[in-house]
Amino acid sequence: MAMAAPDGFRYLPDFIDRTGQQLLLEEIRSIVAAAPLFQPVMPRTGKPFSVRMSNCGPLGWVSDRDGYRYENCHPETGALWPGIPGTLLELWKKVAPGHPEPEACLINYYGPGSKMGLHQDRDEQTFGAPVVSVSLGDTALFRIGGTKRTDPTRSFRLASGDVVVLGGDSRLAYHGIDRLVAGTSTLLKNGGRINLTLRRVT
Ligand code: MD6
Ligand code: FE
Repeated sequence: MAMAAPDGFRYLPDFIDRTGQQLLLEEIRSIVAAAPLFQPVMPRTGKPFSVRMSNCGPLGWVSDRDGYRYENCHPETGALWPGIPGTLLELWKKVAPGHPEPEACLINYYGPGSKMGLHQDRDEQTFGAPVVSVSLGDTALFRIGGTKRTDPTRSFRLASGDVVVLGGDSRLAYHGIDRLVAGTSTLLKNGGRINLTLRRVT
């Protein structure tokens, strides 16, 4: 029998239509032109992530040998992160009503072989607000469990335009991306996937 999803977990398939996805993609392209994708490395070991990252918003999530943290500047250019597009602030208002607006939007780019190990989003100073995620491009196999790494998990296919909300009891649930399913979207000309996660940090 499938496990119950933790309370506060919401999977909203097809939440953003194709036109909305194309608009968002244009906005992400201009953000990444100002704040180029960089390759983060794991704390201590320096092992590179298989995804490349950038951010928009007053704070951006970074990882290097010194650890995971939020910074107000890009690690390579030293510039402040670009602002969060209005379309994403509107999305946040729809799916996280009543919560103060997000301060960070992490942009993850997945190439064909990229994945993301099981992790919790817990580098924020507060867990009262949900984390809201938007998927663009190729479908990804997303796995989510409970608040213990060894809790049973269930999997979802996150397609382009899907939105996931981790709030309430699911805010600190372990989750990750097992792999992409190549050739499932025409949104990105060269394939791959972009995932955006909006967070309240302070
Ligand atoms: C991804 N998502 O979809 C990875 N985190 O590429 C996440 O790590 C994530 O989907 C927090 C909340 C929702 C998420
Ligand atoms: Fe996450």
